[in-house]
Amino acid sequence: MKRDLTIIGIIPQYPMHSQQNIYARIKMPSVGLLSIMSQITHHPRIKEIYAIDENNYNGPQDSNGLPGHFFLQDRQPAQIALFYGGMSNSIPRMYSVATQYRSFGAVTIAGGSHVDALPQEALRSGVDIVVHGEGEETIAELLEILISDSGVSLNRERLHQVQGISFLDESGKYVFTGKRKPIDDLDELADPDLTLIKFLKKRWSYLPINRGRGCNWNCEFCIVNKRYGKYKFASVDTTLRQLIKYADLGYSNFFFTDDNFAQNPADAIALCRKIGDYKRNFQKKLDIVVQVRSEVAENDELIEAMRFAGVSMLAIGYESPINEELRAMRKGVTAEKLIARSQKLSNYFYLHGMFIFGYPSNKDDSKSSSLTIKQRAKYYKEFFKKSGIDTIQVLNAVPLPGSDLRARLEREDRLLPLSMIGWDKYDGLFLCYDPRPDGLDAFDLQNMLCLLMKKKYLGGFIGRKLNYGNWLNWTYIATIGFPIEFGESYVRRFIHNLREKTKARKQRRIDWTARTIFYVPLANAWKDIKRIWRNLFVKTYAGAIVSRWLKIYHESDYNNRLKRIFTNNKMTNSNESQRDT
Ligand code: B12
Ligand code: SF4
Repeated sequence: MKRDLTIIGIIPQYPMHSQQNIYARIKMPSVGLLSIMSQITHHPRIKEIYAIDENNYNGPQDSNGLPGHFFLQDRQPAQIALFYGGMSNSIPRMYSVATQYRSFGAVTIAGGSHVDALPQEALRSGVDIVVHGEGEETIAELLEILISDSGVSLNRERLHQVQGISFLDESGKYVFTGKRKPIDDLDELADPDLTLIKFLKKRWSYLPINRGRGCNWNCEFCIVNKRYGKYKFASVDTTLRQLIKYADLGYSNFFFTDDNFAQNPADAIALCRKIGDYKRNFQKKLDIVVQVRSEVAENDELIEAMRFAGVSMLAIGYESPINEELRAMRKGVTAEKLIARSQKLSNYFYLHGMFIFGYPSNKDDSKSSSLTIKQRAKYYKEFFKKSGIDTIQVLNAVPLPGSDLRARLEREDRLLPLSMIGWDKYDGLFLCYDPRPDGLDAFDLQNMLCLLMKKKYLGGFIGRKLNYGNWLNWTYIATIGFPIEFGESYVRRFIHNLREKTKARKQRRIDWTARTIFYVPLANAWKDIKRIWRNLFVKTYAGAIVSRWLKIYHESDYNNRLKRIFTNNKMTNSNESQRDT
């Protein structure tokens, strides 16, 4: 059989404002698209299969400085173009590139949470086929139908045979072939091959490892449980094999994309121990970031295993310090528990806290929050102080397509019209719904969010002017601050251990040696210093990002649009695309 076909996979670029998002600075590809592509690399007709990540791209460009697909197509014409449609904010770019590939004559296929929830919108915007849910098995079946001796064609009649897709039939009628059974065994899949990505501009800052999918919780604003159901995961061996492959490529920073790495604590412990053994046996220096819920604080064995594996940072969705809001979100935790757990975890890990500000209350909940914006902000500031979190990200509630939150706000006619506030604004930094039914003003809410981030990373007004780039802090910790902080930390820890020793003696425990009293506080004081340096570095770096973002934000048309919506009360929410499926 002749190998004559080319397939390209495209991770679309984030809009300019989202490129100043703290997360956009993490150079990491979407593992979902790569997983899809890795299942078909050995297809007998495929001559070349490659991907580009438009957010980390150094190939030919068009006259606007954007990735030049015309040139790519000229170099190596692709007959099939695959698109990652999982991020709403990059959806406008995805549609524009998909339309371009369709004009080149390629068949365009997209998957991911946005197009999954709004397939008809995608099919009207340059996409030929939308793949719902997990796509690894579907893509293989699709190729069987699309590829024939004469090349690649849409073959709409036979598309009905593939479950879990949407397309328009010959008469332009929308067809959904029905829900597909979730993938049973993740170990059966070929490992995602990250080397499929070409024209890389920078080395990845983190390599993504997707061990598990789904979540056993069901928070109102989140789509993970809706899309994947309960948590399922690949075996320890499969996961370790992937990690070793990436480590052999020369990478040592890993990000587990599981929404809750420790959903199954026993298995997470088993994995961490194996990673830790690998690390020690092969003398690897690994740095691992995982997303978890605060419950991990209750499991000392898990904490120990994660430390053994090299987990340095936990990204935790705290969401809110206000119990009424946590209840409206269905988060299943209280603010008091969050603080206690967080304080404990901060002894072992760097903590990155993700928050939602001003969560829209549920009309049906009689105990919903009636706090003003200022009162809410006070709760947040106090929480940040008490909880020992190192870095924070405070976002608006985003009515993500496919989430229960979106459905509720839509029912309550609170979604801002897409023609005014488009998908590109769905990155958490812009308000996309009407907060007035909660007694909150849209401008005050949006401004408070900017203020909270500004305060955290840039300081107050005087601080911003006098301490530009935190130069005062840097000078302090590089000079007199170092011995002062180190000494203070050592003495504090030494006294603490001395007290513990006295208690232990009274209880006739003998686990307190001279080493524990003198050396351990020394090592921990050094860790405290490293933490101060690390957090100052992050603060300076994030401060620069926040400043750039604020500049783009103030120069944008967003505020004018909000004004037009709220002063003219343009809440005409027979919103364009919502009732899609
Ligand atoms: C890892 C992750 C990140 C990483 C990396 C992002 C990336 N490029 O992968 C980082 C930390 C950078 C990140 C950032 C953000 N993220 Co994020 N992230 C995730 C997370 C937790 C995992 C993604 C993943 O790897 N999943 C595992 C893979 C296997 O699943 P998948 O991607 O869905 O792919 C499968 C299917 O969708 C399908 N499929 C996907 N693409 C294609 C293509 C084709 C052709 C086919 C056939 C099938 C197919 O098949 C795949 C395999 O089965 C998801 C939640 C989730 N569980 O999906 C959120 C998620 C994608 N993120 C989300 C958001 C909102 C963000 C942020 C905007 C948050 C913020 N405000 O800061 C930022 C965006 C940054 C920016 N600059 O704007 C939302 C997106 C929802 C939406 N509609 O927009 C999600 C869904 C979480 C949520 N809140 O519900 N994120
Ligand atoms: S927010 Fe986190 S805990 Fe809640 S459903 Fe989503 S992934 Fe699960």
